[in-house]
Order: sequence, then structure tokens, then C-alpha cells
Amino acid sequence: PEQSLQEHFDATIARDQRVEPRDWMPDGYRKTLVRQIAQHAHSEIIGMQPEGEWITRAPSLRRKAILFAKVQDEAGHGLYLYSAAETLGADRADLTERLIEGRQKYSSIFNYPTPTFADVGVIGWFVDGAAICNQVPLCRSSYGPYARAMVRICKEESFHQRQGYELLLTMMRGTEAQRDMVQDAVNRWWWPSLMMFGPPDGDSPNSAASMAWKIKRHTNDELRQRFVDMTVPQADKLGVTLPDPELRWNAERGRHDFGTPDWSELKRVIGGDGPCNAERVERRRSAHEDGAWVREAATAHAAKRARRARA
Ligand code: FAQ
Repeated sequence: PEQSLQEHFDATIARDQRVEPRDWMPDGYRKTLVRQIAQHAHSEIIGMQPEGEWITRAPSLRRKAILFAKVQDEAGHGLYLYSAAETLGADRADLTERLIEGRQKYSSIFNYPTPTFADVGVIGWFVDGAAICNQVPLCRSSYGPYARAMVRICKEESFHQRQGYELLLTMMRGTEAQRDMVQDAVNRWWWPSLMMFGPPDGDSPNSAASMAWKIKRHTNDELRQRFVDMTVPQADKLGVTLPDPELRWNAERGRHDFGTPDWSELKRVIGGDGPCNAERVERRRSAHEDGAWVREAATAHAAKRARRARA
């Protein structure tokens, strides 16, 4: 009976145990997981583009090899996450359709341009840093396949974060022009990085249910605060200024106070009207269409092998 299934699910959550694909789960739980995991997967795949543009223009073989490895990791993260969504009954081809038709979201952060190589460093430092803050707690998410995927993803993100920071340290030891390039990239990426954590708690319709289900372990504002506290000393060490005149240590709270992001900008970018939204989705669409022959050939090959196995 439905009642005891619900009770069993509630007890699993209350005991901090994992929900697994074959367990009964409420429809809302399944829906919200498919939504979040699919958005997360799409973000990884779209997130290959801003930095990927620099692979052919990286300033040395070493930087090219690092960047190649990083962008390839992101493809891998997207694939684990699509697989996690499939354990909930979602279909990967359908999720891809939804992305390229603009019916499913991906992170706002990937709709900003990367005009200089310092952007590669700042993406590693800020964007992967924010991803780590947000995703380490997701290793304890209540849904087993999602939580387990996060373990490996977080290890790789931490390599990504360090390569970005190390790249910036190198540029800061370079010429005046290189230092200016780093500061300019920091100025452009700081506020969009704070927006990655989502709207403020009072304006986050999904948080209450996701926290009760232990899909999310912390609120958007809590994780944003952690990111600021983690990043300020790193900025000092690097010798750059974070572009927020209200940013200061608050000894009473034992945390930093900081200014308010422009939430209307986040709304606009999520709504499709950021600097690069159209370009990102168009590129994903054309890559998908260009790959049609590979999918057809793989399907035909699998069918042939299955026929042979039966014969
Ligand atoms: N961009 O009620 P909430 C990476 C949407 S890391 C776009 O607060 P929720 C690694 C939200 O979906 C980036 N949309 O929602 C990498 C919802 O819309 P819906 C990906 C946003 O889910 C690094 C509505 O606004 N990370 O890729 C954003 O409770 C470098 C209301 O918001 C993840 O996806 C946004 N910034 O909290 C790759 C982490 N914020 O669905 C390459 C997993 C909110 O109702 C290079 N996801 N929205 O139509 C999460 O932790 C959560 O989903 C949040 C949003 C925190 C993002």
C-alpha cells in the first residue's frame, strides 16, 4: 500500500540512508532530481565551450595539455550525470532535445565570453571553486547514484581549480599587461560566479523541498557565503582586488560581509538573454546534428551484432 511505501521512504531519508533506483520514491522527489541532475549534466556539456575555445590558442604545449584534460573531464562529468538521470527513467536523447530546444536550463555562468587567456585561469579559480563548494555537500545527497557520481567529479574539479589558480599565479609574476589581464578577468567573473549559487534563499522556490528530501544539504545563500569566505584570502595571496566595495571581514559573525549581486541580471541570463546564450545553444545543436551519422552507425552496428548473436 502507498502509505507504507511513503513511510519507508521517509524513514530512509530520516536515517540518512541512500535512496536507490529500484526503491519507491515520491513523484516530486523523482522529478526534482531529474531536473537538477539534467541541468547539472547540461552545464558540464555547455561548460566545455567557453574554455574549449582556447585549446587551439593556448600559449604553450603544457597549457594546451592541461586545458585539453580539463575540458575532456567536463565531457566525462556530463556523461556520468546523464547516466545518473537515466537511473530515474529519463532518456538521454530526450534530455538533449530539451536542452537544444531551450526547454531545460543549464548554469548561467557559461553564458559569458572568454576574450583572454586569463579567463581560463579565472574560470578554474572561481567557477570550479564555486562548483566544489556546491558539489562537495552533494556527495551526501540522498539519491545514491547522484551522490556517488559527485565523489569523482569533485576530485576532478579540485584539480581544475588548482590549475586555474596556478595559471593566474604565473601570469601575476609576468608583465604589467598580464597582471592587468588577470584583474580584468576577475572583475568580469566575480559577480556571475556568485550568481551560480542560485537566487537568494527567499526567492528560491525549490530549496525547501530539496532540503527536506536531503537532495540539497545547504541553502543557496549558505554556499555563496562559504565561497566568499574561501576566496577572499586566495585573492589576497594572488594580489588581485575583488570588485565589491562592500566586501569586508565581519569579526562578530566570523564571516565576510559582501554586496548584493544584480539579481535582475541572473534572471535575464537564465531567461536566455545573456551575452552568449544563443551562441552556446546553437553550437550544441550543430554538434548534435553533425554527430547524427555516428549515432546511426553505432545503432546499426549494435543491431547487426545482436542479429549475429541470435543466429
Ligand atoms: N543558472 O529554486 P532554485 C559545473 C534556476 S558547475 C541557471 O534555487 P535549485 C562545473 C533553477 O534551476 C555548474 N539556472 O533551484 C564546471 C530553478 O529553475 P527550475 C552546474 C539557475 O535547483 C566548471 C530556478 O532558477 N552545477 O558545471 C541558476 O534548488 C567549469 C530557481 O532556483 C550544478 O548544476 C543558475 N545559476 O538550486 C564545468 C549543481 N540558479 O528548474 C565546466 C547542482 C538557479 O525550477 C567548467 N545544482 N537556477 O526551472 C544545484 O545545486 C541547484 O540546482 C542550484 C539551484 C543551486 C543550481
